[in-house]
Amino acid sequence: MPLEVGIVGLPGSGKTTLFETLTRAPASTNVGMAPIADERLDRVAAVVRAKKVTPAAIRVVDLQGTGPQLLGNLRQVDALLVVLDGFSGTRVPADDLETLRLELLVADRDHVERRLERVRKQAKSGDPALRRETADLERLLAHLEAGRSLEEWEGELPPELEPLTTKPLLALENGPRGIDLKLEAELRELPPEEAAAFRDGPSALDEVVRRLFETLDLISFFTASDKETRAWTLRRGRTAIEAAAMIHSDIARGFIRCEVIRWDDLVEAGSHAEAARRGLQRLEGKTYVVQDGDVLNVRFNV
Ligand SMILES: Nc1nc2c(ncn2[C@@H]2O[C@H](COP(=O)(O)OP(=O)(O)OP(=O)(O)O)[C@@H](O)[C@H]2O)c(=O)[nH]1
Ligand SMILES: [Mg+2]
Repeated sequence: MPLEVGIVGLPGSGKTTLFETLTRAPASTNVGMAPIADERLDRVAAVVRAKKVTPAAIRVVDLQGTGPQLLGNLRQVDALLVVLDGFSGTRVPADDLETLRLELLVADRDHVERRLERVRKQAKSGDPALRRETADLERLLAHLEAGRSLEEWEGELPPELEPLTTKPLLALENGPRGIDLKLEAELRELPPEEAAAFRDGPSALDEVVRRLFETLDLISFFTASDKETRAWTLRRGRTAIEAAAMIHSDIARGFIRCEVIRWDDLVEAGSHAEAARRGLQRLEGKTYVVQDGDVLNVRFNV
């Protein structure tokens, strides 16, 4: 499963503009893939003369508004991207962020309330586990009704709860003091070099992706063959077998071992063979912790 982020914001704050700019998908759809720019990928692809180059991508969901029911569609996402209107001059972005936090809290409260109603009915059977859950949910509800988020909840949360208020949240101010989404939307039509010439520095959207990586503690690894060279994202600290599972479940199942070269060692050596000759390629097992920039070649049999 690719990483997934949900865009939230007050009406007219620029959510769909961000969605279209990130995904290049038409606004008529509200789910799209945002490719992650990574100059290392192109350099690795050049070494192995890849016919196809596939960047890593994040799944992005755009919402048409807020409110508990709509926000409920985001219970499965890994992070929330909050867009704040800093361009119209009619809003105070910090206040809008507070409003949105409150909306997320209300959505969680409704969610817990509905769950409590259901579990309370089932608990009438006398099942001790259900009675315990009823008591837990009652305490959670009281906590939320006191205006406190689930992040401030000390105890454990029921694993199926999928709260919104515990998700990593990245706030973006849309406007001259943050990122200018309207400008980014226009520049995305241009070739990258021309677009860069219009901006002072790198794309503000690359910056968004960089902050997402930081917030979610992600790394990138690569697979490199002449057929396809591809970048993948993984949570920091995950192992070679987990990386293999991202590529294909068969590859994880038949995992024997894994050849690892750092991307810049491969580029400098000019080929896998030369990198191996120089002793820059290592053989690792299932429990190897994948590092940012690793090029992996998993040996497997099925
Ligand atoms: N000047 C300016 N206008 C912007 C900017 N970002 C968005 N807009 C305009 O603001 C309007 C709303 O933008 P959308 O991206 O549709 O906002 P939204 O959050 O998706 O709106 P809803 O889905 O209706 O809640 C559009 O007319 C955009 O062109 C910006 O950075 N500067
Ligand atoms: Mg919209």
